Amino acid sequence: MKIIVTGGAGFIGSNFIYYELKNHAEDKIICLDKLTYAGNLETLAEAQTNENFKFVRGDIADRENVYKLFEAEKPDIVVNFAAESHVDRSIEDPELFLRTNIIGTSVLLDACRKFGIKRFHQVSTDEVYGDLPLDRPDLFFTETTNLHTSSPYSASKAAADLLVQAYQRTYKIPATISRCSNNYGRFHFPEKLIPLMIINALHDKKLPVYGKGINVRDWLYVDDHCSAIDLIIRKGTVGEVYNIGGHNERTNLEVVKTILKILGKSEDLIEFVTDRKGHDQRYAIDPTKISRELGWTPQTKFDDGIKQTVAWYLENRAWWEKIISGEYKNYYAKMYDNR
Ligand code: NAD
Ligand code: TDX
Repeated sequence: MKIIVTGGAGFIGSNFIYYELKNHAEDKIICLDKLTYAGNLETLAEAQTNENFKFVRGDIADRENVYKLFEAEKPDIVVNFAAESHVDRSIEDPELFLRTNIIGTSVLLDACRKFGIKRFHQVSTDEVYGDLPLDRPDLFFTETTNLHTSSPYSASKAAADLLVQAYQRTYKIPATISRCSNNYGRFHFPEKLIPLMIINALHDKKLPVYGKGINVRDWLYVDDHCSAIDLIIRKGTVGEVYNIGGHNERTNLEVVKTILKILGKSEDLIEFVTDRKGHDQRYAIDPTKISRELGWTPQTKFDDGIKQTVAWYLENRAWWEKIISGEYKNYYAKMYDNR
């Protein structure tokens, strides 16, 4: 099997590549990635030593190059991770999100239409369902929950999902979609909540918690997301959407306090800052369908996964120190100074 993994130099895509190389040694993986600020070839250094892996730099919205790649490689499966993925950046500059997340997905779908494909898998997000109220812990997102987006990021991801479904119906593209909750683990870009808090705490820098820190996210260890996608592309039913999540809800404040405790740092580092615009209150996935139909269950409990993640950031300082010493400094100053 030949699999094109787009966005494989980012957080989840790279973890997925390592998962596939380990669990399906017979398959060939081609990573197509533009290497935006979020993409990092160093993350794929170990994969580059595997003869079944190839890296191709390119933009999923660049039709000519995507077609060339499909023509040359004739992939069996495409797994589309490539995206602008940060909500805060989408609030600052929506347009790039529309180009990559919507146009990019449509170009990939057109390539599948033109050259044929056994499976196109779209990596979507629980954010397409909008949010749930904090005072209704009985409510969860299911695959039939209406799409109801809050940020330019989630709107662009929802648009992409609709395109995938339209291509599946109209052109019979054999597509599947997964909608996962918040991931955490190794190679997570420092702008996101968990790595940002680990890195700031290590520097005894203030930890900027938005609003009152009461927003709830449903955290899943990244390897569990990878195992779910692996099952879907091999055993999932064409045309279906699968929600992925491990019933692991935490307020942001709980997550930040857990990190401080693991690192032995004071809660005095916490600083409440101006809230995110349109901030989603609570995400919570009902994973019944993927558990029942594909037998998926998450393997890593949050208490273990978060300790492993903190340990990874401690052991891999070179990976993130390089990132935070570059352009990231300007990003951080723009988003957090005087917030
Ligand atoms: P990320 O930002 O860490 O990585 C994105 C990758 O895509 C980077 O390597 C980047 O270089 C690449 N990329 C961006 N634009 C591209 C383009 N035009 N052409 C080719 N490559 C491009 O993102 P992530 O957190 O790994 O998320 C991966 C996917 O999973 C996204 O589609 C996201 O919506 C989805 N998702 C993420 C989470 C999460 O918690 N991080 C949860 C659910 C779903
Ligand atoms: O500095 C911060 N302070 C803070 O309080 C940051 C960066 C975040 N937060 C809050 C906002 C959210 O409630 O923490 C929560 C998590 O924030 P992010 O890490 O930015 O993730 P989120 O907005 O929940 O989106 C993530 O999950 C769904 C991914 O980035 C998306 O790509 C995915 O689709």
